[in-house]
Order: sequence, then C-alpha cells, then structure tokens
Amino acid sequence: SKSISKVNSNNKKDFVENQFEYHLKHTLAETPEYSSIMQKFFALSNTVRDIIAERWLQTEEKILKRRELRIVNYLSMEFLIGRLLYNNILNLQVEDEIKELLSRYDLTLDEIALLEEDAALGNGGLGRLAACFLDSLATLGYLSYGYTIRYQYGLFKQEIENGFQREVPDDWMKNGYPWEFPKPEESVKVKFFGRSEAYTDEKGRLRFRWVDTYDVLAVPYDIYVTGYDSDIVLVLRLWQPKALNEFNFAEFEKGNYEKAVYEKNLAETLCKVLYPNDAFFQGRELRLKQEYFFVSAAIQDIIRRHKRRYRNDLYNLSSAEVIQLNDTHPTLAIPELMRILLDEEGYTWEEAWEIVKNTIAYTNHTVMPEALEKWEAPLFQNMLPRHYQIIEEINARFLNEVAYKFDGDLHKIINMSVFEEGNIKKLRMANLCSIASFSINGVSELHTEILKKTVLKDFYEMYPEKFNNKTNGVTQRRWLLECNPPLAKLIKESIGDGWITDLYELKKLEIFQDDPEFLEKLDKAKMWNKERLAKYVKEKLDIVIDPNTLFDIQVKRIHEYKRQLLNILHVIHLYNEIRAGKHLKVPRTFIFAGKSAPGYRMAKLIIKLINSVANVVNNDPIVSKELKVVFIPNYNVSAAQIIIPAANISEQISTAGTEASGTGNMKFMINGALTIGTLDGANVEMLEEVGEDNILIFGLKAEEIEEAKRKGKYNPFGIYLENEKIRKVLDMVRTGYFTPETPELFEDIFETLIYGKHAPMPDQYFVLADFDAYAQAHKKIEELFLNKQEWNRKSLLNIARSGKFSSDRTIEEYVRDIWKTQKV
Ligand code: DL6
Repeated sequence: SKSISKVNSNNKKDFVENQFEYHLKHTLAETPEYSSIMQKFFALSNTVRDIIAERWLQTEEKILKRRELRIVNYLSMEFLIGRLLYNNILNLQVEDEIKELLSRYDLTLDEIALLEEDAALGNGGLGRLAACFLDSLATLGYLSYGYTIRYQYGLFKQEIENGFQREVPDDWMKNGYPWEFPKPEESVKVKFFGRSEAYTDEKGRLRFRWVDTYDVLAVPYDIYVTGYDSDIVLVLRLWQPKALNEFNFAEFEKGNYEKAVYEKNLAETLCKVLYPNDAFFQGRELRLKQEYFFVSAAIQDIIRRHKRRYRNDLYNLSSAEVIQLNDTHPTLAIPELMRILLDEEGYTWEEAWEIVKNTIAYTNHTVMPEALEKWEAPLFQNMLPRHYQIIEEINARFLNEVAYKFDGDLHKIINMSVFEEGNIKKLRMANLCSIASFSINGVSELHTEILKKTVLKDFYEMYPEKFNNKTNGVTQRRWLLECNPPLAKLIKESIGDGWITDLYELKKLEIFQDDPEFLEKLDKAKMWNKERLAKYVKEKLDIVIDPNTLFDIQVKRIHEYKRQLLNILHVIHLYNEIRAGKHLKVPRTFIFAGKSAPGYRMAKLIIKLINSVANVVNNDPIVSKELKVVFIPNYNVSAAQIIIPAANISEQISTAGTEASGTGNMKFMINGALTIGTLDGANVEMLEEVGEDNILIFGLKAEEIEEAKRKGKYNPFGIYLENEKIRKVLDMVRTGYFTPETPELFEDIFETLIYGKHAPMPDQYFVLADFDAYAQAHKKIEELFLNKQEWNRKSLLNIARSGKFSSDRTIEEYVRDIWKTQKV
C-alpha cells in the first residue's frame, strides 16, 4: 500500500489507520464492518509489525556497517516472552493513536490485547529473565540475537480439578502467531548420530569428519524484539525442524523400515514440546537432541553472519561476537564451535580453542544438585560421536593443566574432569562450561559466593579471574509501565518519565515519603490493582475476595525449596487461632499461584493441600470473615501482570541458600509490596537497598542451614513434639482434616517432614525450623498494616529504592564486565 512509508512522529496517526485498513482488506480479505474482533487483532498486530519490520531493516544496516560493535548472542532453551502486542505498542509509542483508532470500532486496546496467546516458551525465572534481557538490550541499543527453539507446545496450561493440577497442552500457535517472520532461505542442516571418521588431508594432516548421519533442516522464524523508544530491534530466532528427506528409499529397499522414516519422525518430534521441569534435570534423549538442535543451528548462523560481515575471516570471531550460555542447556555450543572450526574450516586445535574460549561465557542459575545437567556418556556418544571425541580432547588437555597447577592432586582431577566415573560414566556440563568459558557468573551476590565455595569451588581456585556476579533484574517497561497503569501514571505525574529507561530515577520519590496526600494517592493506585485482581478471581474462580483485606501473595513455580508448604502451614495455624477466638487484627487474603512439574509428586500434593485448606477456610462462616485463601490456576506472564501489582505482601520464603536469585521478588518490590523473606538470593540485596525497617526478614541464614546439615543435628521430630502449634497443624494435615473423604492423602507430606520419606533427610528444606520466626514476622505485618500511612510510606520506599533491580542495570554490567561492546 502507498502508506508503507517510514512512520514518524508526524504521520503516526495516518500510518496506523491506513495500515489497519490495508491489513483488514488485503491480508485478511475482510471489511471493517464484518470482520471479527480476532481479525481486528490480527490487522492491528500486522500494523504494528509493519513499523517493526522497518526498524529491523535499519538495524540490519547497522549490523553490517558498524563492524566495530561486538554482537551479543544469548543462547537459551527458554524465552518466556508473554504477550507482545501491548508491549510493542508501548515501546513504539503509538498507544494514543491506536486507542483512538480502536475507539472508532467501539473497541478498547485491553480487550484486543487479551486475544493474544501468551508465548509460554519457558518454565519460570530462567526463561523470563532471558525475555527481560532482550527488552533491555533492545532498549539500551545493543546489537543482539536471542536463539531458542520454536516449540509447538509451550509450557502446559494448568487446570485445577477437585483441587488437583491437571495439565492441558498449550497449542499457542493454533490461531496463527502474528509476530514471527519465517526466513527459510537461512535454514541450516543439523546432523545426529553416525560416526567420526579419521582421514588424512591433502597436506598430510590427520583430520576427522562426521559421517553416516541422520539430518534435519533447521528453519529460522524471527521475532523482532522492540525496545522502548529505540531505533533498533533485536532478533529472537526460533528454530523449527523440518525433514530433509520425508522417506529414505535406499533404507526401505534394504528392509530398514524404521530407518526409512527416521528423519521425518525426528523432525516431527524434536520440537513438539518444552520440557516442563524447572530447576530439575531429567536425562532424556529427546531433550539432548533439542539442546543440540538449536545450538548447532545457532552456531552455524553466527558463523554465516560473521562471514558476511567480515568477508569469510573467522580469526576475529571472538572480538565480533560473544556467546552467552543461559545455564548449561546450550553447552554444546562449545564442542559444536570447535567441530566447525576444526573439521569444516580447517583450523588447528590451538587456533580453534583460542577462538572458542574467548567467545563463550557461562551463567549459572542454580546450585541445586538435582538441577545440574549430567548426561550419560553412552547416550551422548551415540548421538554426537564427534562432539564426544572433541570433549575428550578438551578434557584431557585441561586435566594436564590441573595436574600441573595442583601438583597432581587427584581429588582435584576427579572433581574437575568433565567425566564423572561410576557405574554409568557421565558428562558434567557445568564442568565443561567452566573449562571453556572466559566468564562464569552467578545471578545474585549470595549465589555467586555459594558457587565459589561449593559447586564450582575448584574452578574458582583454578581461574578466579573468570568469576563474577551479575545480580538479576527485571524490565520496568513490562513490570511497571505496562502492568500497573495507575502507579505508572502517578509516578510520571510526580517525577516525570525518566524512570522508564533509568529505574534509579525512582529514588526521587523519596521526597514524598512524609506527604500524606501523595501516600493517599499511592494507596488508591494499590486499591485499583486489588480491585482488578478481585474481579479476575471472581471471574476465574467465582470466589469473592475483599480488596480491603491485606493481600498476601506467593506466586512462582511450586517447588519444595520455595516453601509454599511453610506458607500454607502458617495459614492453617491462623485458622486454628481464629477458631480458638484469637482474631486477626487485620483481615487477610492469601493468594497462591504456580505450576508444578507434571511428574513432581510432592509439589502436586502441595497444590492439592493449598486448595483443600482454601476450601475449608473459605467455607467456614466465622473464619472466612477475616481469612481467605485462593489458588489462581494457570500462572503465566499475563496472570502475573495482574496479580503482582495487587500485592501488599510478597512472599519470598525459600530456604536460605537455595534460590539463586529470584526475580518475582523484584517485580513485587517495584510495584510497592513489602517483602516477607529469608536471606536468600537477591532478597539479601533488596534488604541492603530498602533498609531493614521496610522489609520483613526472618529465618535461618544460609551458613546456619549449611552447618545444621553438616552436623546432622537437625531434628524436626523434636520440634513436632515440643511445639504445640506446629503439632496441631501437622496432625490436621496428617489425619485428613482438610480432606475427610481421603484422610491419608497428605500423610506423605508429614512423613517427608518428620521422617525424611523420599528425601535425603527429614525436612530437608527446614520448614519446621523456620516456622516460629515466620509466624512472628507475620504478626509484625499485622501491626504494621494497622497504621495505613506508615505502611504506605514503607511501600513508597520499596518503590523508590528498587532502582537496582532493573534488567537495564544487569545488562549494563554484562556489557561492562563480559561482553565489552557498545551501544549502536
Ligand atoms: O536466574 C534466573 C532464575 C533465578 O532467579 C532463580 O532463582 C533460579 O531458580 C532460576 N534457575 C533455574 C535453574 N534451571 N536450571 N538449570 O531455573 O533462575
């Protein structure tokens, strides 16, 4: 259409109107009058997409011209990006024009935006962090690419049936997805299985080639990620597998029927589904295939791009490209880059290794042993024989260095080797990453310290200079500007809008801490959010919750270490108190949401327990007047955007030393909730920023937990016997008070806590040890909430002092210490 000219601030309105009509007519073949609201959603998305496409063309030009800029490549199995329409509209600053356009059709932007499926290409914190990083990279103006898989099914949708979690497939692309641009001409071939063959090249050198493989094509689908008021976009490249050969007649002729269709089946199954485990490693063959598939495609892509930018020279790869591994899931980038440099580009081992170890950087996101990736050697060697061989060589050379550096210390050699010997030999991916990366970082100060002292201790001794901390952050564009309109408006009116791209600007709000009028306005903004959430709960669950009660919220994946159990046991205790006539000083609504991995028995039982307690509490005519419990099903990014702004209290109560950082904690803080939390992950830094009067810290510290474990003296059974409140609560759980129809249902919870059933020790997450301190902290919350003005003051200080927790700050630190690049 003639309107596809460059959009600028003068012609935004016309551009938006013209393109919207153009897309209704020509893309969807519909008239404005007869088109459905869904068709209007697509027409609008296409309109926004037109602006984005223009930005991409500008960006691409810069990539080719500004050759001095190092490009950031963020490799991640997960990008939990959520909905994009409203986000893009805000970033491109066309909100007013679009609202005006829609009003002519009697539509609001809110109702249109709701039609978009959440792209749930991630499980939780790790995937959402990757999405926040893209937002910050684009906003700050760093040339970058995200690489992942185009999962056909995102993370399952959660339904709650009779209190139990039920998983429903998430067919997120069923209506089509407006934000991707297929780029089939940039497809690459990815190989599996086969064998490594030695040969002598024309110069008489020994070389290897990978032969007799099964191959699939990796087809890229690009999502251009916009930044706030930014001229550039970045590329989130999703790889889609496609069969190269639908049917292999040669194999069929030989009677190898399975082989004849193997490649087709491989392509079909590879990217069917995202593994739904958060912080838990399951050594499945398909998962390894997924990891290799997207990593191989990404590395080939980076090399192709680099050759285009530098006319075939790869020597300078590490100064032009940096590859950040989001946890160990993309570790295969290391042997894959080696393989290409050695086998396909003809570099020597020393040359290739020099390039690899200056290009790759590694972020660790967990110290939990069950989350660390360890692949069985036979499975690995069979699927990736050439990579296995390369890893053996990397390891052998590395162990020589270890022996030299530590005087042949056998313990060090055993601990640091990529290979863990045993009944089944295994490959430890964190070790390979630590060997091959030039940077190793944790995601909060505490976590990085724990890494240096425990999981990666020996690597820290060997390469202290590689270690650094990068405390996580979240993007204030989504987690304040987009999700909390009344608060964003209030802040803009009082201190301007500098905070949208510099969150430290919020500090200026401190001048209002003793201004009753301002605090009143802050309270009103919170009330708006609480009312919105109450409406949402009524619609989803048909439960009435009162926005005047204190909203106490714990939303995150359900995991024993995150201790939703501690929260619900405390709720039971409050129920007992009320029943005994000790009324709450402040009526309270406890809100939970989160998914459990489908195979995680204990987490699923905890969901059922929360729902069973909710059922009893909410239907008790006396108790329900002052206490309500709700479990909101299907927690995802969009639900979080409604839930988090409504919180008065944010529950961040993981066992100290287990949560690497947390990012939900930061989202709540930015939205004015007070945190009740342990000294774990980034809570420690939140305390430093906000001051101890404005946060409720309780419970054992990481070193106390460590020591209790080491000494083996922790005795939860003793606590159960001595502490009447706890005993009463646990006995109710154990004997079926909340599920009289199935009285034994929760016995396992009791036995895990008291006897260590299915666990390495009784109550391994120290729920009972922290119970009293937690209950005390909750008492303090009640007292504080009675003084509304004082509460609002603390809420304001939480907002004002949240500047550090912007992902913009995190990204600037990655740039300064690791990526060493510059803005466009
Ligand atoms: O760094 C992002 C996020 C942290 O905020 C959470 O504390 C941490 O649990 C999570 N880690 C994982 C580990 N997955 N693996 N492997 O999801 O990372």
